[in-house]
Amino acid sequence: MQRDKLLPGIVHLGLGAFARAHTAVFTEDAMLAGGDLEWGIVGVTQRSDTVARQLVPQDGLFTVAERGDGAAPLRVVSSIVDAISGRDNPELVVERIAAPATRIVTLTITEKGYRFDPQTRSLDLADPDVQADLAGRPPLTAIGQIVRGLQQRATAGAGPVTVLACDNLPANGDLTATLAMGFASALPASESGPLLAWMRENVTFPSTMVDRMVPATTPADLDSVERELGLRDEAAVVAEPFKQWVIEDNFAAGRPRWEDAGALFTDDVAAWEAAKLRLLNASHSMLAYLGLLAGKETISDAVAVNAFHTACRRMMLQEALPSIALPAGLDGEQYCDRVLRRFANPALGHTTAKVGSDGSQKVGLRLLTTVRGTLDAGRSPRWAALAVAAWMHHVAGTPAADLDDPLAQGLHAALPAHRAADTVVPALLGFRPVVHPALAGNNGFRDLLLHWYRIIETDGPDGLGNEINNG
Ligand code: CS2
Repeated sequence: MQRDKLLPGIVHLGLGAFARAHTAVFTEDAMLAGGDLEWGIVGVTQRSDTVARQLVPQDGLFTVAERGDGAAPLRVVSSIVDAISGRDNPELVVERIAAPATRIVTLTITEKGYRFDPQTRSLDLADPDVQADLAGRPPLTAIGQIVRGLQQRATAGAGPVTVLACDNLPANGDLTATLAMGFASALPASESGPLLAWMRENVTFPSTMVDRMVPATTPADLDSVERELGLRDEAAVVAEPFKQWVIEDNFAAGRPRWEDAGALFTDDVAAWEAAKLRLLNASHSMLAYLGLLAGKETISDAVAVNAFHTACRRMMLQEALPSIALPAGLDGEQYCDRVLRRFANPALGHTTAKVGSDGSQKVGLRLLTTVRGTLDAGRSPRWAALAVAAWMHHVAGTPAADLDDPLAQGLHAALPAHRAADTVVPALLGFRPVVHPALAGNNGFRDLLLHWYRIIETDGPDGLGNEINNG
């Protein structure tokens, strides 16, 4: 690619390993295929400046190292034209979003980055950072940055723009639209009225489904890339060979030809997202919590435990699949088998701790959806309940300071001093940010949780394995 001809067209919020191994690769491939060089990416880090500090001295270049069967050779990706620490330069972030050249704002900020109430899917106006952004400081939340950027676009007549959410959330486009509108509505009336009208005319929020397993890069990964590449790349990322992107084709100001890079454009993103969340992500979380309680460091070690593999497969086939409508062309059983093979990739080193992090943000969307669907169909959500019980055990067994979860303090405040099945299960069922009251009051579900929690508590991982194998 003629890098000196590359123009910035995309601002990306959340420049973590995932964005580099997914969005940046698709975008580079699309530009390589079509020769359209208007989609260079200005990447913005959210909470930490590390990635910006790594990328800037390398002119935004970084290596993607695929790991596992079918891995391609090392590849240097050049679609990122600038990297900004959002924490340190919030005004610059707003300016870049407002720049007339910017036509798409993409986001990979993880579930917690959206700052929303999962029960109402509305912006959490009680969040101190949201409040501070609303009060007019240079914005630090992603939604604040987007809306302040849009506000500046509206004032300057910088033209329409697309906001493209790429996180594992159902209807992520609609959600982002709701949150952005929620932020704009909470501004003083003199600002919110014209801004909302402008947004309705000029901004679209398509939904997407993204998929690629990208663990956090370790020092050992950097060393091995250095041996292969002959150069030290501080911003290298490792990823599985598989990658997928399904996108709703509703763009306000053009887009790269991502289809030339293998992306699928469809009106049925919701079905793809439900399949991915309830099959892949749900069993990923299940393996993380089962693995953590059995002392397994990686997802591939966890799925190698026969009983855990069985539990995942049964949850997917017996509970998740029957409770969703698959998108046309997707074979459910093949999808599940492929997911389990991807988890087994021993070269990836995806840790159970990482996948198990932020459980309060994930359990509801990945597992409780299937619990509800299975109960509604008059069946017993035995396997999804096992995953939820393993999460509860992880929360209760990890000191608040060590629990990697934005709601760690609140979860621990809800827990009783004496931690046993009979006390932990009702306490966490009553934790409203995760469990809807209607589900919390379901006796069948509570009994399943108590059953699994007691087995974990008294019989340990081996006893749990026997119980799973016995059906
Ligand atoms: C994982 C996901 O960390 C997690 O919660 O389940 O990041 C998963 O690796 C990706 O969604 C795969 O596409």
